[in-house]
Order: sequence, then C-alpha cells, then structure tokens
Amino acid sequence: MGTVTEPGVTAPAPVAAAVASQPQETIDGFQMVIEALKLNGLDTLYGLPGIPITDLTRRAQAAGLRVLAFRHEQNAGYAASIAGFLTQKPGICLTVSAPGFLNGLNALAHATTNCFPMILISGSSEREIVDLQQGDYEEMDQLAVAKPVCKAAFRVLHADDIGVGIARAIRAAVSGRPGGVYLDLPARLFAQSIDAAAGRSTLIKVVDAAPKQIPAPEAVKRAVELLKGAKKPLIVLGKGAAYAQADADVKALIEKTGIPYLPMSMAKGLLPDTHPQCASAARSFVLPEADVVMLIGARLNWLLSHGKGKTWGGKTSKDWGGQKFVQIDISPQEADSNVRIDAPLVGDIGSCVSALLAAIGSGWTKAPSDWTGAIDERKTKNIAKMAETLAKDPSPMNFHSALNVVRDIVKANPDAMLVNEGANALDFTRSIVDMYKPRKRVDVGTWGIMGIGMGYCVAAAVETKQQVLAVEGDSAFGFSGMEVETICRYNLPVCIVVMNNNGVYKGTDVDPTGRDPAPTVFVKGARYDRIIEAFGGVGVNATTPAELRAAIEEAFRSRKPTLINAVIDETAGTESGRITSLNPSAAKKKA
Ligand code: ADP
Ligand code: TZD
Ligand code: MG
Repeated sequence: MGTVTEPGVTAPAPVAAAVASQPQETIDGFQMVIEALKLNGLDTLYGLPGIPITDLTRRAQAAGLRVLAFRHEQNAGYAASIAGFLTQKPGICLTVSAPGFLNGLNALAHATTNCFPMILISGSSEREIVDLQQGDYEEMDQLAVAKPVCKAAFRVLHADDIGVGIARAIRAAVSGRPGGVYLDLPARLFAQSIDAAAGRSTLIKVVDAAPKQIPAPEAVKRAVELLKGAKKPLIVLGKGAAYAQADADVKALIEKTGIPYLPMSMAKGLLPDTHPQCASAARSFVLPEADVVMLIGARLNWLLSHGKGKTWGGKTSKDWGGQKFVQIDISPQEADSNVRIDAPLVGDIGSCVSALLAAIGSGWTKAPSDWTGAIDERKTKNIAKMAETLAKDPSPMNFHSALNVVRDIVKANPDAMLVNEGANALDFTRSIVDMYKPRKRVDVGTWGIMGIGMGYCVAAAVETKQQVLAVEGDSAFGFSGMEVETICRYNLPVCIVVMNNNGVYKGTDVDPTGRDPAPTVFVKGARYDRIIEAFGGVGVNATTPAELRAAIEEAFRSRKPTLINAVIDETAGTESGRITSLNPSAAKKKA
C-alpha cells in the first residue's frame, strides 16, 4: 500500500502551547506508545505491520523492543496469548485495522476464554469517517466488534491519554481472572505531537497490576472442614494453577494432605506426572469414586464433563454423581456454574493455597490408604497395559510407537517446551507423554482450537529461550504452517513433528460418489518436511521410530528449526480422537 498516504501523516496535530523563544521538544503518539509499553516491562510485540502501525513496529524495534513479525495476525495473536500465560504479563499483539484486527480477534477471544492476559492493539481508521460509515480505508468500528469477545476494550484519541489507556489495558488483562483486552489506537493518534516533558509526565508505571486476593478465613475453614471429612478426596489441578506460579505451595499442599490429584492438560508437570500421588492413569476410576473434590484453577466445563453425568458416577448423562466440591478460583462467579460448590474459595491461588497450608498445620491425617491403595492398583495395571502397547513396533508407525519416542525425549529434556494440537495427535500425546516441570505443556486449551501451533512455538521459544518441540496433527499444522518461515527467519530452536496420517482423524475416508476427495482427507503421502526446506530449515521424513528419534535428537542438539514428517498409519486414529461422543452423529446413534 505504498502509494496511499498514511492517514495519520496528513492529519492536523493539536498544537501544544508554544514556549516563547526556545524550540519546543515534542513527542509523538508512536513514541508515547513505545515508552508506555517499555515503562511497564512490555518489551515484546507479536504482530504484522501495515498502515497505520508500520512505523510503530519499526520504531519499537529501534527502541530496543523485540518485534516478532508474523505471516498472519491470528498466529501473532496466539503467540501473544501464550506469552501471557507463560509470563503473567499481558502478551501484546499488534495489527492493522479491519481485516488485520479481525484476524487477530480470534486469538483475543481465545485468550479471554482461556483466562490468559493479552492485549490486542490495533490501528484503526478515521473516527469521523468510520462513524458516518463513509467508506474509509479498512473502515470498521473495531471497538464495538471487539467488546463481546474480550474482557475490556478501550480507545485512545489523544496522545496524552496513551499512558492511561495502556495502564487500564494492563490492569484489565492481568487483574482478577486474566483475559484479553482490546486497545484501539486510531491512525491520527500516532502522528499527534505534544510537548515531550508534559507528554511523558502522563505515562503510568502500573503498580501492583494483579493484586493478591486473600480468601476469607471462614471460606478457608469451610474448605478445610469438607476435606477433613473426606474418605475419598481428590484434587484437580487446572491451567489456572499452572498460571498462578505458586508451584511450591501447590506441591506442599498435595504432599502434606496425601490427596491424589489429576492434572488437566496444561497443568501436567506442575508436579511430575510420575509423582506417586498422580492419578492420571486411573482417571476413569477416581472421578466417579471420589467423594470430595478440590478444584484448583480448573472449571467444571465440558473438559470435566460439567462435574456430573456418568464420568462422575451419575446414573444418566445429566445426573450429579454425589461429589462435594471445593473450588479455588479468582472469579467469584465461577462457583455453581455447573453443579453445586459446597466450599467456594475465592482468591488468587497462591494466597488460597498458602491459607489452606496454614489452616491444615502439621497434624493432618493423610488421605485414607484404602482409597490411595485402590488408585495405585488401577494405576499399576493401566501403566503396565500402556507399556505393552508402547513397546510394539508396527509398520507403518502408529501414534503410540511414534509418541513413545517423544515420551523418551521429553523425559530426557524436561525443560523443553511441548506444543500440542490435533485430535488423535493431541489426545494420545496428552496421555502418553509425561511432563516433569510446570508450564512446559501448551495446547489447544478450553476451546480445543486448531491453529495455535506455530504461534505458540514462536512465543514459547522467545519467552522461555528453551528448546521447543511441537507435536502436530497434519490438519492442525495446516492452520499455521506458513509460520515455519517466521521460525526460520528468527532462527528459533523449534522442532515440529507433523503426525502425518493423511487427514483429519484418519486418512481413509472416501467420497461415496467417487467425485472428490473426502472432506477429512489430504494429499496422500504429503511431504511436510519439504515446506521448511524452502526457508533454510531442516526437513526430515521419518517412517520408523528410530528415524524419528534420531531426527528429534539432532534437532535438539543443533537447535536448528526442524520439521519432521512422521509417517503414521492412516488407519490408526479414531473419529474426533477422545471426544467422539460430542459428534452429533454419535449422539444420534445413542438415542
Ligand atoms: P483447565 O482447562 O485446565 O481445567 P480452566 O481454564 O477451565 O482450566 O480454569 C482456569 C481457572 O483458573 C479459571 O476459572 C480462572 O478464573 C482461574 N484462575 C486463573 N488464574 C488464577 C489465579 N491466579 N488465581 C486463582 N484462579 C485463577
Ligand atoms: N477448526 C478449528 C479452529 N478448531 C477445531 N477444533 C476444528 C476446526 C475441528 N477439528 C478438531 O476438533 S481436531 C481437527 C479439526 C479440524 C483436526 C484433526 O486432524 P489432525 O489430527 O490431523 O490435526 P489427527 O491426529 O489426524 O486426529
Ligand atoms: Mg491427521
């Protein structure tokens, strides 16, 4: 769009009071935004340039901020969202107006849904023209469009309000239940010049952006009483617990009480999955059997079957299983969303868990041994069964034999970040690959969204500086595949394994009319490894576990951007992975 005049450039700037004889030092909107971000430690931008924010990206880079430029805003947005999860600071995504904004909006909604702090900053067109709908370049009332899918939305019209705008966006993103915030910065704002000293004096360094929320003593007492009376207690750790970074206290609470625990997907590794109290391998036993369940940063949404139904021992799909719940959550509105919560504990997880530890003291009677013993028995059986399956070496490879390799590699490299999406490629990885450290596993989250892959890889590498390993379904990979160029451009230590089973769930569907490929299948025998070679990365085609192992090990050793096309038996997957029951045709069959 080189021939178009940047709207802001020609716009009249408000003239600050001129100082008599001396030339006045001024600061423009671009610089104010950069300084406001820097002042608050927001030093990384994930975005995609264009009018009106091109110069913002250039000048931010010149000012020392890290600017990661993507090939599609959605991926930049996902990167920002997971940066928020990993750092407890809002991840920043920067886009152009209307279409760029909309591309980023999916990620903003994703951040809000997952309780990740993120700020989507989008340039926007001339207010006067937008509001009269006169057809400006990339015209859209972005603030109105963003509002329903984010936690808060703000627009700044004057350069001397930039400090307040960014401070409000930060507070909204990280305080209470974290979420996505939209910040609308019209083109004209960037070109505004104001007196430098006066302008800088309006910038705000946010103090205590996410204040502690201490639980009420009576709520702590209620929770402790309920746990005390439990015969079959269970703790469920959710990604809120991972986000909270209260790792030592969470571990102490679990070990002191002796209560078995189940980690949700992104809480895996908060305590090592190999911990003796981890009940993952006996999930279908502990959920219906437990009598008191303490949720720590986990919602009773679809991922936990809404806390009722057969999963929880209820007679029908709607029946309550009889469990009593303690729910630790920062949102006072979360309790009772699906079933009755007998002891809501509202506060931040760090404060709640330390209050529980104090209340429990040293004389706590550990969880009854007939309960923990019964769990151990199931676990031992299931782990042995799994070991048998993993030891098989079928040809072609299946999910198990390929993931057995990933399992070993993660065990040997517990600091590596694991990114995971797909259906079977997701569900099998979650159950087969043990995690050993907190916040090392990032995946499709609350929506089960496809497309987070490469954006997450970029942010995971940039924010943690660790080696990243992505296990991607071939369909899942396609949503963000072009970002392998981004990964190569920034030379990030990312190793992508595409679990190539020729399609969505399986590669075996056919069009009954014989005209077209079935909607769930892709080009047979595709060579995804060749994509990364176009950008100077390392591509490997792996048809055996040995080849896969050698390729991942070499990627970890060299830290070069690598894409491994892992050829998986196209008949190996199941429809929808583990959530077959949510498919309407499955529901119809049942009825
Ligand atoms: P999962 O999908 O792992 O079960 P969810 O995303 O459903 O986890 O739940 C996360 C919960 O954690 C949300 O209800 C959110 O309000 C809560 N949460 C997030 N951060 C904190 C925190 N610092 N303290 C307390 N609760 C938190
Ligand atoms: N679009 C988006 C944004 N999110 C989704 N979850 C889907 C579509 C539907 N969907 C799934 O839920 S999993 C999946 C799709 C398209 C892809 C599964 O295929 P895959 O994995 O190749 O990634 P497997 O290993 O073949 O099962
Ligand atoms: Mg597939």
